[in-house]
Amino acid sequence: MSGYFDHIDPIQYEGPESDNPLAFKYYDAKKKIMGKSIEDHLRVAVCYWHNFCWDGFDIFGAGTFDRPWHGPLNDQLAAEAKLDAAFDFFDRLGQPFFCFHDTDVMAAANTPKEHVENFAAIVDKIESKMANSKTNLLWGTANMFSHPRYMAGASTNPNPDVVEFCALQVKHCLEATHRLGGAGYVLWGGREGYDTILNTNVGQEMEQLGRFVSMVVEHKHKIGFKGDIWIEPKPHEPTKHQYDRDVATVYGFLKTYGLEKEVGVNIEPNHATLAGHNFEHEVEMANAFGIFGSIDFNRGDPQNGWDTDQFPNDLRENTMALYYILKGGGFTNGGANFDAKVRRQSNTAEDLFFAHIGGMDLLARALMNAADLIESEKLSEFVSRRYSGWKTGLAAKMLSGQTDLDSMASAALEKNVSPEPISGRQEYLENIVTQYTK
Ligand code: XUL
Ligand code: CO
Repeated sequence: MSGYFDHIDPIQYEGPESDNPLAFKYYDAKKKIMGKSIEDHLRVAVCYWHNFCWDGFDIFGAGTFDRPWHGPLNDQLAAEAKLDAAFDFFDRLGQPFFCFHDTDVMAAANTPKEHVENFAAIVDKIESKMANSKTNLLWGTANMFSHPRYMAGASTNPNPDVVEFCALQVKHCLEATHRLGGAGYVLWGGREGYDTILNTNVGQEMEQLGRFVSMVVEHKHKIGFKGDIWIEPKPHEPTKHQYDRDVATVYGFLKTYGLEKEVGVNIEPNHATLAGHNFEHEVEMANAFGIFGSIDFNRGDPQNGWDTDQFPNDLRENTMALYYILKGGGFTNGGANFDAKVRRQSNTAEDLFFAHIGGMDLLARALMNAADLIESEKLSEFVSRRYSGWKTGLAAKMLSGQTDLDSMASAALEKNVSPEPISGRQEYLENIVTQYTK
């Protein structure tokens, strides 16, 4: 046990009047919203990588965090010390889930054999930790972007030997996720893209990616994993062009390889921003395609164009996102993973708690706002009235494929009037959102 968090008592709900920075003001885990507790709606997860692996380094300077479990070696002992610290943090914060990459949790490995052995050794330890903790696994994932072998891609690498290494990592990580009772498994294609077209065969790489994801799905069924598989879209960073650009691109990819019923998406707001979309657009696209899965909550910085992975703090933006999440039926296997990190100057144990308490309070408020908006039916009534013309007549026939261009054209001629423009009422609707953002 590191003792690093010993001075911090388990975080309690104290209500909006509390001045205690180490208490929840809105995240009242058991409070019922639309018939379900806040905890069950949000399914909050703490991520392993930003909190327990990163030591605060940036490209200009060394680590600033000085966590006792960060030593010179990343061996089994170090991995176990990190695991102790992580579960100590989870137990004090009291969130229901965590997420990890294989390489976050295990001792460093170079060869395939070492990888399998080191990963298996820590999965045993994670299993015993989980047996004595209330924290469950939301999802696991294989890190196929940090090691230099993945410089030119993971499953889209020109070198098939690299793809075999990917198969090894994903097989073992998927099996461990299954064994640890994970609700999902994520594939983020950080290196699945390219830096210059001059050395790249895009068609070949897409075929590799399509077949690789299909093999992952086949393996999921082979081992009886009942959780979901989610691709996490991102347009660029680290590569210039990433194949999983946004939700719509991922859907096109899934359709092409017949995977749209098997694989969903893990949406990250700042990845949406980088793709030129807003958060709720990506959620609603996923709802429309039937592939909504999970969220990596965070935010970017409006003044710079990279993936700053900051904790969310914009109530209106998250009210909108939660509205569309609830409208689509809410999370099933997915949840609210904070793929977010404290700033490098926030270098104490308290800062890790402030960040997560703030994020959880924000999401609880956004959830309550979104539920009020849903229950008021103000937005949904407006939208359904706007499209009500499609329920009957020739319009309904068009949607069911029972009419053609000739009949539609004749109908227009018969009426012989140019349709009057109808207000879209954007400002009126925005005012409703303002009224419910509280
Ligand atoms: C990178 C990112 C990843 C994935 C998991 O931008 O979001 O941490 O969530 O590999
Ligand atoms: Co992410």
